[in-house]
Amino acid sequence: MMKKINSIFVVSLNFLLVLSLSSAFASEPLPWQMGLQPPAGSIAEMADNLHNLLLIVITVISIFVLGLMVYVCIRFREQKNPVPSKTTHNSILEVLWTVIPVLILIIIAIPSFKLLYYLDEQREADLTIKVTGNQWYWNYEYIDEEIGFDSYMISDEDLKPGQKRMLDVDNPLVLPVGSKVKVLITGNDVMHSFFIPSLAVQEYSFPGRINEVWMEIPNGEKTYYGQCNQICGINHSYMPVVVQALSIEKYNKWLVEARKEFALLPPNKLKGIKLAKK
Ligand SMILES: [Cu+2]
Repeated sequence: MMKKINSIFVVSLNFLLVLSLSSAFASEPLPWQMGLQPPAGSIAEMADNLHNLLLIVITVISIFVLGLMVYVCIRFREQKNPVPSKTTHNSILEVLWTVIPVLILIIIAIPSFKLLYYLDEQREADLTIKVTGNQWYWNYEYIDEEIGFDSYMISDEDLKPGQKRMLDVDNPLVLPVGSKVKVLITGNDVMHSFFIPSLAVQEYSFPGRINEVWMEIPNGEKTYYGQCNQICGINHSYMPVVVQALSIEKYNKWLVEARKEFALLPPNKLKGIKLAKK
């Protein structure tokens, strides 16, 4: 018996260790995960705090309303209260049940608007990335670098050990740690949505329109996993988003290779336009 308990203990300890190790280097959905993914960066931290505040408010309200209903059901049941009261108005009560909800909404509105404006501000960005949603893969363009590439999910049969099923891609979006990134998002065919839960970034990708968001890549080399979260056709679940955060040195090294591999235009066509002759 003791042996059995011991082995269960060791297995669960190993499981916890694996969980904590994998969460140290990656932000991803995990089996039996409760709540949100650990927030990364200031936007995600604000969103997480707002979520926690709302959770408290909604729990208190639900318990209060449930308690009130149970009380009414017991206290005013037919046996106990055969002759019901004919009261129709109570000014104090009516003022209270109007004013208190308004106050609660104001309390919620303050951090909510703060977060909205924080997300909406135009910020000095360190780099600009154009993201295009396609059926069913993402395309990333580094506008200042004139490089761009497609990012496809690795299918089950091509997975190498350590790669995550349904999450890892052939070419992740590589970004430097500690940077602010302006992201321009558009679509090529149908609606998609660029969603990275741990960075609290979600933006729709529409064909013929460019949406803009910014995201903050916190310090520490880490991989952030996300998914398209707008149903976009039969392979909707096969277009994950992977952001790989590298140190500045490693990022610059990667850029050198990427400029060779992913150049959008041959060097002689990089700059300038010619106007058509009339
Ligand atoms: Cu999609």
